[in-house]
Amino acid sequence: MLKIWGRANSANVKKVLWTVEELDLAYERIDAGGAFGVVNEPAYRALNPNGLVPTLEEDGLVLWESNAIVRYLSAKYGPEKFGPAELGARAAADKWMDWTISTLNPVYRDVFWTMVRTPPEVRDMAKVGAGIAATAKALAIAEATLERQPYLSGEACGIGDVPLGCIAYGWFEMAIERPKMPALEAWYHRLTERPAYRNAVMIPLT
Ligand SMILES: N[C@@H](CCC(=O)N[C@@H](CS)C(=O)NCC(=O)O)C(=O)O
Repeated sequence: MLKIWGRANSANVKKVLWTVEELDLAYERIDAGGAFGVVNEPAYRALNPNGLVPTLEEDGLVLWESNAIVRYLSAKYGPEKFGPAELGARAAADKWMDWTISTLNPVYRDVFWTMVRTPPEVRDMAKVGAGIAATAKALAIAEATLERQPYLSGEACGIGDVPLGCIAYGWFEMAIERPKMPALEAWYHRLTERPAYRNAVMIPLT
């Protein structure tokens, strides 16, 4: 059975949990990271020398980097079910996975950490404002694509939607002022109707 190491409130762990839920796979999840510790124990470091979550174990395969895990699970267990399967379409979807971690997450992170993980009395609201502006500027790129297609992965939800989908929950649920992006909002609404997304991603923000 798949073994997934990582606390359920981590956006990177959510990517993996959402994917296994979409693929209807049996799995065991072990809390690790944050208040759970574990990640600095030698046995965990032997699996993941970064000391980060998630880590996947399956039949002797040990894998870290959440996007790599999502790609692996999709390719092995259901490119037709949660893909896309066709290589060109898959690459077009896949690029959103890298885009999310390289372009969006570095500017979104300040907003999330300040609004969710910093006590109100010590929040740097100037940093939040700058983070929201930079996040909105990046999200406008996704908005333009979602005006033309229902999902970042194309006609069906798939791996390309996963990283941004995990961030979108925080973006739309935090008490912040967001510029209007109707296509992005409609896409987010479509995600919230998916049981797998609800189970894995839509848990209290902590
Ligand atoms: N690029 C890595 C980043 C992993 C990462 O930064 N994980 C965070 C949680 S989102 C972490 O492990 N933080 C330390 C901790 O939780 O103890 C991935 O995508 O898997």
